[in-house]
Amino acid sequence: MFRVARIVIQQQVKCETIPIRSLKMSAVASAQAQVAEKPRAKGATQEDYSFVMNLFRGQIEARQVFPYPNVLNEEQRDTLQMLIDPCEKFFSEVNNPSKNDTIEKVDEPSLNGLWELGAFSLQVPQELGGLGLSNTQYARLVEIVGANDLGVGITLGAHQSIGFKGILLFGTPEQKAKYLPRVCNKEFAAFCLTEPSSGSDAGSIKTRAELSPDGKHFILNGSKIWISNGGMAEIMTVFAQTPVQDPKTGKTVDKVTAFIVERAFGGVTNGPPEKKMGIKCSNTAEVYYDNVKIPIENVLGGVGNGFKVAMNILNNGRFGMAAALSEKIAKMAMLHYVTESMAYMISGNMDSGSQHYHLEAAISKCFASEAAWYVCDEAIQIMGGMGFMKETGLERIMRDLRIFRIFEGTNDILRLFVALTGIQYAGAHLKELQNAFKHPTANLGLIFEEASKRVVRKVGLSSPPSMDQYVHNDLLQAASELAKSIDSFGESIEMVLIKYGKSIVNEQYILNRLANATFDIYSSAVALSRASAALRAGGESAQHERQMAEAWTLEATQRVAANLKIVSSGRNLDNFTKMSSIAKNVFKAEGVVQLNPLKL
Ligand code: MYA
Repeated sequence: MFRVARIVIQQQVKCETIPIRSLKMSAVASAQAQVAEKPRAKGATQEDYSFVMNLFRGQIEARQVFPYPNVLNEEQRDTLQMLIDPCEKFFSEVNNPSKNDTIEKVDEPSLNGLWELGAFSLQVPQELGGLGLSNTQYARLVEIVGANDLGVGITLGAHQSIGFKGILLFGTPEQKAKYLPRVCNKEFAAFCLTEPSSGSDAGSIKTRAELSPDGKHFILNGSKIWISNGGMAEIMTVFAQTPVQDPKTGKTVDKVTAFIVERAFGGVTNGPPEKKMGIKCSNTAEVYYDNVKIPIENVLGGVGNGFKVAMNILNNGRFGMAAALSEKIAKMAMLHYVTESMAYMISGNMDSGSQHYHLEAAISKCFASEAAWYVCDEAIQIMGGMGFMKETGLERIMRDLRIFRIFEGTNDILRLFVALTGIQYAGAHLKELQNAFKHPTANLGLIFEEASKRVVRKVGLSSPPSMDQYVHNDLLQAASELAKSIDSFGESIEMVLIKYGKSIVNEQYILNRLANATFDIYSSAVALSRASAALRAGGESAQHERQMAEAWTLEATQRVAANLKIVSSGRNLDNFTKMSSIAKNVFKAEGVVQLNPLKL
C-alpha cells in the first residue's frame, strides 16, 4: 500500500493552486495491471453499504436507498411537531433577517430567543441539557432555519453542526458531562481547523501542540482563520499537529490531534469580525493560540487521530447543509424535491446507525448548494429589476448562499474526493480479482462470478443491474434507464482504471465528469425511492412526485451518458489537453496572455 504524495490541483479559472495532501490512490490498479504482492489493502475491499461507493463497481447496493427511510416513531413525530410550531413562530415574529444582515450580527432578542428555544442544543442528550433530537428531527428544524435566515443558520450550525459535534461523536463520558451542559447554556462553540496555508488540504495544518515536560498538558501554539463563531466561542474543537511515535518504525512523526480548548485556559485571543459578502450576521474571526495549556484529558478521540475526527465531524455536518438549503428552492420543484429527498435519506441512514454515508453527505452538500444558487439566480431573473432590489430580499439570499459552495469542503474538492474514493474502492476490487487469478484454484468462486458477469455483458445477453424489485411499478421504466446508467458507469470506471491506473489522480477533467455522473445517478435513485414510497402510500401528491422523479431521472441519465461519452472520447480528451495548456500559459503570463485587438 502506498500513498500518492501531494497532488496539485490547478484551478484554471481562479489561477490558484490547491494542494491536497496525499489523496490516496493506494489500491488503484495500474494500467499494466501490475498486481501488488502484498495482501489486500487495509480496509479497501471490506464490504461497504454506501450506494455511491458501489456505483463505482457498476453495482446497485440498495440497502441505504430503498425503501425510502421512515425513521421517526410516533413519539418523535409528536416531539418534532411541538418544536416546529414555536420555531416557525419565532422566525415570523422575532427574528428579522434583513436587520441582522444590516447590523452584521444576530440581534440580542433573537439570539436570546434561540437559546431559550433550545435551538443551540438540538442533538445534545436530554440528560445533559439538550433536546436529544435524531438527525432526521434535526434536519426538519434546520430546514426551517435555512428557509428564514441563513446567517442565523450558520451561527447555529457552526456551534452544533461542527463546533461541539466532535464532543458528541468522540467525547469520553467525562468530556460529555463536563462540556455538553455548557454548550446548551449560552457558551458558544467553534470548530477550528482552517489555517492560512491549509484550507482544502486539511491535513497540512501548522498549529502545534507539544506535551509539557510534566506530561500533564499539551502546549498549543498557532492560529486559525475564518472560524465561524471564532470571536464568541468559549469552547473550541481545535486541530493541531502533535509528535507521535510510529509504532512500526519507532520514528517520531507529526500527526493531527483534536483538542477541546476553553478560552478560559488563557492564551486564546481572536481578531475582529471579518467583513463578508453574505451570512453577515454570523461571526467569523481569526483565532490565535499562544502557549495555551490544554490538560491531557482534553484530547478528543485519541492522540494522532485528529484528521479522522475532523473528517467525521464534517461528514456529519455536510448533510446539514442539504437540509438547510432545500426550502429556498421551492419554486424549482424538481431541484427542491431531489435536494430534500437527499437530506432526509441521509439523515435516515444516519439515524439507522449507518457509518457508510461520507460520499453521500459530500454529494448532498454540493448538490444542495448548487441547486439553491441556481434557483435563487433564476428567481432574481424572473423578477427582473425588482429581483435586483434589496427590498425583495433575494440579493441577501444570493449573498448568503455563495459561501455554501465553498465552506465545509469546496465543491471542487468534494467532487475529487467522491470520484477518487470510489475509484479507489473499485480499484481494490479489481486488484483482488487480479490476485485471485494468481491462485485460480483457491479462488474459483470469485473468478467465475466476475467472469460470468463480464462475459454476459460483453456478448450482449446481459441484463444490466436491475432496480425493478425496489421501485413502484409506475416507475419501472425510469428505474430501468437508471440501471443502464449504473452499468455504463461501472464499465467506464473499469476502463479508466485500466487506462490510467494510479495516475488518474492527475486527470481532474475526467474525475469531475465522473463525479457529476455520480451525482446524477445518486440523485435519481433517491428521487425514485421517495416517489415509490409516495406511490405505495397513495397520498395526494403521489402522482406529482412520480412525474418529478421520472422527469428528473430522464434528464439525469442523459447527462450521465454525455459525461461518460466525454470521459472516453479521444476528441474530448484532446480538448482537455488543450485546456490544460491554456491554463499553464495563463499561469506563466500571470494574466491574460494576448494583447487586446488594438494592441494598445
Ligand atoms: S470548516 C472547515 C472545512 N474544511 C474542510 O471541509 C476541509 C476539506 N478537506 C477535506 O475534506 C479533506 O482534506 C480531503 C481529503 C477530502 C481533501 N470521511 O489521504 P486522504 C480518511 C472519513 O485521502 P487528504 C468550515 O468550512 C481516508 O480514508 N474518512 O486525505 C466552516 C484516509 O484513511 P486511511 C476520510 O487527501 C463551515 C485518511 O482519512 C474522509 O488529506 C461552517 C486520509 O485520507 C472522510 N470524509 O484529504 C458551517 N476523508 O488512512 C456551519 C478522508 O485509514 C454549518 N478520510 O485509509 C452549517 C450547517 C447548516 C445549517 C445548520 C443550522 C442549524
